[in-house]
Amino acid sequence: MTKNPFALTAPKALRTSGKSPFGRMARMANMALGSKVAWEDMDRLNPADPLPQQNPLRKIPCMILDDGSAIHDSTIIMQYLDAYDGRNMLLPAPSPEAFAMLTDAIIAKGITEAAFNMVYEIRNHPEDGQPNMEYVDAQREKIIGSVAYFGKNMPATDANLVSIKLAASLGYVRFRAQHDWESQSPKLGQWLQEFADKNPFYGETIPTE
Ligand SMILES: N[C@@H](CCC(=O)N[C@@H](CS)C(=O)NCC(=O)O)C(=O)O
Repeated sequence: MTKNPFALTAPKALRTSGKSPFGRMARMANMALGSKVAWEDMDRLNPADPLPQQNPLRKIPCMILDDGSAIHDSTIIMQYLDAYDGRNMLLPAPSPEAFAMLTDAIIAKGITEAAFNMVYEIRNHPEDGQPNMEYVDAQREKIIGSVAYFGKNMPATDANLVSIKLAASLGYVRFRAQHDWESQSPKLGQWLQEFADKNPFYGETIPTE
């Protein structure tokens, strides 16, 4: 049952792609809260797509509300879904604990951002095959540092803002293989396995390619 204690406009559609790791964070949050919002696997290559009007940054995920307005990015979508649900399942009410969790959630999301930056730096130099390796290595250091951080500050394996973002990020780095984080922190590998066992939506949202 949705409580909607803040009289928020109902979410209508979660626009994302089955391949997007940031979209996966929002999808997993939606599923953790009972899958109330339909998601659409949008075609990023369609020039008529209204995404630029919905998010001037042209990024997904982007959640459309019943009144046509849009909410993004993934972190704000997750908070919106949790506030609309009304049970504080993903994040407690504003409190020291909530701000610590928001900070951890941004570190967890940053793992995907660093991994993304590595992928794009390598992809964006097709002509000379000369990515800036200093930049690539600096991105990898961010992943290594964040894996070390979560190895010491492991979140619960229940679904919340931090655990969902961390699981999506570790899954993405495993998928793209920028860093062998499981060798760096076998404990975190165990953590991801437990998260996946407890939360079937992890397995249900694994990108297919
Ligand atoms: N900070 C954003 C990042 C979203 C993002 O970068 N999404 C990618 C797809 S996974 C995207 O839309 N990229 C297109 C672009 O940057 O133009 C979030 O957390 O939602």
